[in-house]
Amino acid sequence: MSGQHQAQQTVSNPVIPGFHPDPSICRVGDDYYLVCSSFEYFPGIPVFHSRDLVNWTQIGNALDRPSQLRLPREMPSSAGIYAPTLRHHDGRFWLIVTNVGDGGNLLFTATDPAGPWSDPLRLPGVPGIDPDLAWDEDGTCWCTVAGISQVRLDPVTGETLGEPERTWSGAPGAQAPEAPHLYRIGAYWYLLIAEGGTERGHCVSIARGDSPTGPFEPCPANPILTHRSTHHPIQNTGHADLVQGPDGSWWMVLLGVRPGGGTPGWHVLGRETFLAPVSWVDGWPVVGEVSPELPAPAWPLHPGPALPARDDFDQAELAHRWISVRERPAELCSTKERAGWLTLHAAGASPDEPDLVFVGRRQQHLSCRVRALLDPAAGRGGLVVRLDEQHHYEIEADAEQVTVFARIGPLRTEVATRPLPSGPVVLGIDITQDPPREARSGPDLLSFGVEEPDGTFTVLGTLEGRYLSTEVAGGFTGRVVGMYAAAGTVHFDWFDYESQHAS
Ligand code: 6LW
Repeated sequence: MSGQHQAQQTVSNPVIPGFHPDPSICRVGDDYYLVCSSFEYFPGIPVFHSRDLVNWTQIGNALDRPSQLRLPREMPSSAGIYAPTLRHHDGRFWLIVTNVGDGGNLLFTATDPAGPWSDPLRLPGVPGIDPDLAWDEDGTCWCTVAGISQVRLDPVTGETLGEPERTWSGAPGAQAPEAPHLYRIGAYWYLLIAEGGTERGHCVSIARGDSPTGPFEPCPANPILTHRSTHHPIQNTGHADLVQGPDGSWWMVLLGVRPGGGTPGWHVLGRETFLAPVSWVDGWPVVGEVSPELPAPAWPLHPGPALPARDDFDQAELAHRWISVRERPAELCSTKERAGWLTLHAAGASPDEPDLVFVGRRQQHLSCRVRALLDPAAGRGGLVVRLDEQHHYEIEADAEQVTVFARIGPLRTEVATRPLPSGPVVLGIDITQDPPREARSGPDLLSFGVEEPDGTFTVLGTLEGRYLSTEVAGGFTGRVVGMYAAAGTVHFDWFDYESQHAS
């Protein structure tokens, strides 16, 4: 993501752009691993690897089999997989997470974080969301959850020992104490939490005690991180995890958003993963600036392989970045049925439906260009920019015509249509930033069109982006852009996604 920079240069933040919230990180020797929430998408929980905390490469998805992740059609969007914690202990990786609406808290293990991960161990005695795992010196495992409360856990059997006890709940009266992580650092046990809710009031606070069960003394400087009431371009900062850099320095990964446009500001890429330096003063962490341009760390950077703009669908398995809504049944979605093409067979009849057959990727850049070559001879399908079933724009083709639709809340409208010459067609979406012209404008424009045989892009309709923002749609995700089938069978030869700016 970030370019190669000389010492004293900067690297760009977010370090993992796009809908990648609730980061949890762990270090094993020279390697760092990071996971995020994935909600209604399958496969779930993207797993990233880095050697430098700045450049991250996705190495898998922890939950990539139906036996690990059930997302039934009655489960609403923005339910599903919330806030994992990733830890390495006793030679194994441990991943604890909540499937909201199906199974509650679940524990998975792996020897290789790229997978395979185990089937889930159910944790009926662990209440609530945002579970954390920490082991004390005598090997006792403590599970801490939003609220904030804590229960002793046998991570092998999944049994809890005793009842959950309230530990420390942040500032009196502050909403949503959540995202706890418990660490032994030096002489103290530290309890790091988020509070204030995951919107503009979001904060990170910390307390410390002599034992993993407390009592906990709040940091006098709490919250140790917040961007509330500021003009900072990165807002909603919270839900953090701590880690040491290769040189022993301390760092925080956290979620934040980049609102744009007029007032109240709309963010469209979801909650993204940012990095911030941490120093220690009097035994308390002090968080440095969560800057869009972070001073480059003192160690060598290791940029990963750049993702190619085009996926030709020439591999038997889809690349890690491709996600589907709720399920991806092999009989409905395959690169094997027509070699070199992605074939989708429709189930749900439009992106309004929870069983839409869809393969997409997170929109990771504020400005980007998407193209795909599809063959609609035996069906109807297209390209969609999706927030959820009630908020999406799409361009759709069948054997005769191409149509642009917009769905905003309860309203669905046809924006434009035109006849289509027979044969495969290149559909496209250009997403460009729209500098605020007035209080109610921005943050971006989405143009939907057809690429002519001579390469010209003919725009059928341009729509304002704020209706596909979290501030309008609600929920916890961000935009995902991809391919779908809504009737019959639709084949996609390739899909291009390119950033149009460094952002
Ligand atoms: C998650 C909570 C949060 O469970 O948002 O920002 C919730 N923090 O910790 C959903 O991601």
